[in-house]
Amino acid sequence: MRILLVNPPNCGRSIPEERYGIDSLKQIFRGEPLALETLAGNLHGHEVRIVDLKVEPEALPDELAGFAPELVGFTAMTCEANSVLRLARQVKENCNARVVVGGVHASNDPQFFNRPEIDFVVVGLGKQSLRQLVDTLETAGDSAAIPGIAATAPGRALTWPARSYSRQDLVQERPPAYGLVERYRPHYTLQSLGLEMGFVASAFGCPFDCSFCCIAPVTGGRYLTAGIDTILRDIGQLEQTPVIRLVDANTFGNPQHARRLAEAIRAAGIRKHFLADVRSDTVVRHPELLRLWKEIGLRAVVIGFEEVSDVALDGLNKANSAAVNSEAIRILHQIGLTIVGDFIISPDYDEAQFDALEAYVADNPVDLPMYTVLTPLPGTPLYAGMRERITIHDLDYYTLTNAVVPTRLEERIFYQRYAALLKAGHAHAKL
Ligand code: B12
Ligand code: SF4
Repeated sequence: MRILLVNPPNCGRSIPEERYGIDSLKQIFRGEPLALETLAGNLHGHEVRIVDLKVEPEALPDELAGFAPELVGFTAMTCEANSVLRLARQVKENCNARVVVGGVHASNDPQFFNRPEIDFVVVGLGKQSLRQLVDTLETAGDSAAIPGIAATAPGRALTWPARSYSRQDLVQERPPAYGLVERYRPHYTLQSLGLEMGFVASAFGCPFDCSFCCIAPVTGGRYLTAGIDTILRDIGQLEQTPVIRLVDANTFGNPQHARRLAEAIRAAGIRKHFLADVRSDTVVRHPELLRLWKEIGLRAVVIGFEEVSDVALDGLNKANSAAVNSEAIRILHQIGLTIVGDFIISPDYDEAQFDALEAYVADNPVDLPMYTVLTPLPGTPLYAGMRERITIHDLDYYTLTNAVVPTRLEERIFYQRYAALLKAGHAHAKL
């Protein structure tokens, strides 16, 4: 079967830009579409192409005409969901392909894609499900029994057999098809260093349950680590790539596994720069683990500090404290790791809370502070709690840089203060 896998273009709309001319909050993101490479890795025996519209925004019509796919698969985050519908209509108007969509938005809010232009929605880890779907389509079989796959039925509720989410879903014996994006690789760089950056997954899901987070439904709430050999094999495939971003939501969620991985990287003589996500409480509980990782090439860690008071952290179900966050910053500075710190600004912030955040970042300096606006992503517990207050339902604005509920401060002031935080952070960025 001819299968085209599509990474949607950079998209999303910006309230601060549209209403107040503040354009500094908009960013362009690029990185290899590891989800699509992972899926393609298990589609052996088929003709598979990946088109990355973040690099080539206008490439879809030519791909459809030249390749004539029989199945087109889209991945989508929430802010990409509308774009994917638009692109799916383009597919339907131009060829006979069936359309399947998966990824973080499909896993959190599958019903959104229950539309005529979409044929199948994949909920959760998709490597096994997509293979089974393709095999079933080839033999004109019945897809209704495939775990994680919902055939669309506009006007009715979607149904699908649940997946149990075991390590079998990772189909580890089949590596990601990294070669399918070779032509795009020069575009996948870590801008600050101007170095090529490759993505590797070492763990899926997260053992925590923060209210704003959309990761849990991708693995049915489970935390699954990849085998050490699998991870080394994937790093090995990116031989020419000096920087490896471990794209896991929580790379150090199982400290024993993370320790064994670091030791195996050292034993294999791999010399790369690594970036990875870690929770601050893991840093405080296991500083020696971070030291070990620093020795084997970890250069920067991404930490979700989120908020600066315990009350606010509890409100997000973060299961962490401001004191632990500060202690982690101290430890990481001591170890010499660069800290990329995520903070979440609530639309309920008043001037005093913006001041408190500014003061916290001044007292606890992180090398690259990143700020997002608290966003009730459909499917999350936060969404259930904030639903009644949402005034902006257009998912193009769900980029985590817009307030989709009314702000407590006058809206212009809210975005001015947000932009000022970002500007100050970038002025001091050391990544
Ligand atoms: C790498 C990454 C990126 C990369 C590359 C993504 C790409 N496709 O090009 C870049 C840098 C471009 C990026 C950009 C952004 N990102 Co981003 N990103 C990630 C990250 C860290 C890893 C994703 C990944 O590669 N995982 C590994 C793969 C193997 O797993 P997976 O994607 O879950 O795929 C599996 C299943 O979901 C499923 N599946 C996925 N797609 C498909 C498609 C089909 C057809 C099928 C069958 C199955 C399927 O099968 C896969 C294999 O099992 C995640 C966080 C995380 N850890 O998940 C955030 C994340 C996805 N990003 C996020 C966000 C918000 C953004 C941005 C809006 C930036 C921002 N403001 O923070 C931009 C949006 C860009 C745009 N369109 O304008 C959010 C999404 C929240 C949401 N619900 O929308 C996440 C979850 C992080 C977070 N803050 O919570 N991102
Ligand atoms: S620790 Fe991070 S990945 Fe895990 S649930 Fe919380 S925000 Fe999501």
